Amino acid sequence: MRRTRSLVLSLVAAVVAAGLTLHAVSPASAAATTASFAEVSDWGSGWQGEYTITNGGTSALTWRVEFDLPSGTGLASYWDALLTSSGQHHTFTGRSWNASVAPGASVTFGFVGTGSGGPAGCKLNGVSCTGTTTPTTAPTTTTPPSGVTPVARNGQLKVCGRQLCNAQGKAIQLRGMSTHGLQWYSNCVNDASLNVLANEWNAAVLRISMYIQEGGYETDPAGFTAKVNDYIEKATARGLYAIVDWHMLSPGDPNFNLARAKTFFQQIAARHKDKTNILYEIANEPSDVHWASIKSYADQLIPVIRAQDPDGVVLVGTEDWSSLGASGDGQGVSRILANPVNAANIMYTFHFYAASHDDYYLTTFRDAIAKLPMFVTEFGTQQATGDGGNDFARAQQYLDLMAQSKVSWVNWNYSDDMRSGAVFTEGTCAAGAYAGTARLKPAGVWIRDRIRTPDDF
Ligand code: IDC
Repeated sequence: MRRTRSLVLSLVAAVVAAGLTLHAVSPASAAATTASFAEVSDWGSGWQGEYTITNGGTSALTWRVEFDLPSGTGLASYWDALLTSSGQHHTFTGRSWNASVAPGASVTFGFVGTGSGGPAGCKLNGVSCTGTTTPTTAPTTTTPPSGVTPVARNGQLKVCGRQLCNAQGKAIQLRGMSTHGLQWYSNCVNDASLNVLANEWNAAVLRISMYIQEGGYETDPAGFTAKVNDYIEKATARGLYAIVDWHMLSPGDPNFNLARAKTFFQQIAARHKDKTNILYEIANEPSDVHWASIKSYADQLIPVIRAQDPDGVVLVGTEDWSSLGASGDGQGVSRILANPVNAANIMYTFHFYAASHDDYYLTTFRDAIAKLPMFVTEFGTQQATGDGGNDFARAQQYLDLMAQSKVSWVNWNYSDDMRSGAVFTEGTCAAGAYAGTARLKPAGVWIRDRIRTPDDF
């Protein structure tokens, strides 16, 4: 990531230093090289803007656009560009697919601004965005971005090869947070907290963690189903993907809850089948059970989901608390390969807790990524209890691997319980203020930073 970025910047430097396009004395008939701003919409408290960069020169242009926003305004989100900000000064550079603009071509990037008042003092590669020669034609209007939210941009996901791909077939990585158990901490999942997760943390996915036992679904199926439906709608309204997590934990054999799971997932899939943002996680953490039993459970449950929602991605738990058997005899990957779940469009899950799960787990996971479609639906930077000291260095090793391989991940958890892995300090949810970092524990500050720079969808 860092290497790519500095490469882009040095290309910019090279282009500028070589005087390509911008400093050359262009023939009078040449078009200008410009970055032109358009306000796409304005809703009073905010606005959507875009810049179209047109290369009027004769060589490829690697672009950098910078401008100032008036005080009291800011940027809420952006797309098709990378951003660095210093106070009110914002500098955008291109993504891998639009950093270089061919002669005569244009690219567009966009953003959402908060407050009122637009960009001023625009510079393209250090000179005025209006260009140095008179345009021979008016700047072309390019197609506006298809949407600003993760779901608007990526649509219905599907598994292609071992990757999670968007509707255009591009491999993507989702990053986001899991709720705590809804029976305990649903007061942390509301409009205000989800606005922060979607708009400030820039999350792409919310995992809705519904326990079955421990006071969960089995005690009130209708009530918990209604709660999950509500959270799905809230995620959908914010353009987030929603993982519906059947949070079975103890007993560890998912077949214990098979009848309940069929009822629940039939209802969820029937109700939300026309949405494009639902992923079904059918068994959080199986334990003390052979892979053959987990597979048998999946083979019975997945058709119930698919009868309603044929294209929803299904996530299947793995042996020994979704450790791919690393917490057992370590043979989980080979058992799956020898006897895979009998369905397409599925991924297998891996969970890790960085302060407990060492090289052996990382090696097991790396091996699995090379062989199976994987999704990390739960991890923590602390111990497997969800508590204790954080091992950020180890966690970063996992994150680096997942970034390289575009494996999606979800962190545990978006609540204010007293354990170190709950991102908010105790009492935050009752107080109802989630923005910024003042109410975050160390693990919360760390993970927020890693969610905030989303994948280059
Ligand atoms: C923990 C919760 C804790 C709860 C416990 C038992 O943080 O409040 O008492 O579960 O239900 C998992 C599980 C997840 C655990 C988490 C941390 O999926 O339910 O949450 N963890 O222990 N697997 C590994 C760790």
